Amino acid sequence: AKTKMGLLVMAYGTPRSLDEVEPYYTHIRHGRKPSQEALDDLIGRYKAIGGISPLARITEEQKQALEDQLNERAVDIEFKAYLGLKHIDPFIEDAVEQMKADGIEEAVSIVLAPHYSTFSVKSYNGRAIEKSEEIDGPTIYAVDSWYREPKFLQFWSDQLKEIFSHHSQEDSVVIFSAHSLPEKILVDNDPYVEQLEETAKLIAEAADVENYETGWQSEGNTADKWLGPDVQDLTRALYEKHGYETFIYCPVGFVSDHLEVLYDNDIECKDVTDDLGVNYERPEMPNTQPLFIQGLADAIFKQLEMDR
Ligand code: FEC
Repeated sequence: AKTKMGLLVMAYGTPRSLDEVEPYYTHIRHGRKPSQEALDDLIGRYKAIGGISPLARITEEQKQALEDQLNERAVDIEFKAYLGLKHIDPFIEDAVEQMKADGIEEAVSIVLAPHYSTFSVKSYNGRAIEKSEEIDGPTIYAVDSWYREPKFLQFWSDQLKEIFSHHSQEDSVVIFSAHSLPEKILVDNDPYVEQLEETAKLIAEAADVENYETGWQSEGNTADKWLGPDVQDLTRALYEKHGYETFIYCPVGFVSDHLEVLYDNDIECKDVTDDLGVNYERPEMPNTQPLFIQGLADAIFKQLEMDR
């Protein structure tokens, strides 16, 4: 018989309706209610991308595609997927409880974000493992970062090759980005910045990109100093210095269409390129593209080989 293995797929989470924006935002803010102004601003951004984020649907589809891919390839394991979200139900802790209730003794966990940081991946896996220890739940084998997966890198480099088949390299620049974080994370030797830079380098090499930069986006509305340069400022600075005609945004720190891409790139960055009179390009996000899902499955099989 095949061994039953929990597959804990963790992601950020998003409100499923405009009514859920307030509790969701309050959770992101560690239990502090946002001001009416901040709440209205966030609701306005959801409205601007069509009313609600497609993230909930896409995360669910990614979970299902990954479970299918793993079960197609596994010889002696049967994977059962559980969704655990950071800021809305089903929370990470709910998923761990459900695995225990289902009699799952071993699980592998993966976060739908490629880069490791104490602020992101560490807190997802930390919450899962802490909960499991508390309730004597399954042993969890955790994937910490998977940005080096060849198929993930190929997913992005294939798209850049396609774009450069009809844009000259000379007049174009690629901006690779991830979610900004407060600069204070840097003091603990956090690998987040280096991992984004390495991702950019690997993709740019694979696609023979001549001009590329890394930047940060979607920084929070807090008193902290956040990692920069912000992608919008970077766009203006690059235009002034080099006069590029085409700006290609690759938000490689994310894996889905969601607010931070559909608003922060497709509306805010595009406002800047429109203002400068230059071309805006943003390749498709990984979503459930087969190469991407296969890359995630590769990362999981490698982790199980190491840990079991
Ligand atoms: O609904 C959607 O479609 C968008 C979902 C969404 C994703 C996402 C990814 C990341 N965040 C990260 C860090 C922070 C930090 C703060 C912060 C704030 C917000 C707010 C919204 C939001 N984030 Fe998010 N993020 C998404 C949504 N994020 C909404 C609140 C309003 C705003 O600031 O715009 C600041 C918290 C604070 O106030 O103290 C820090 C990181 C990621 C990428 C990794 C991951 O996916 O986990 C890091 C998707």
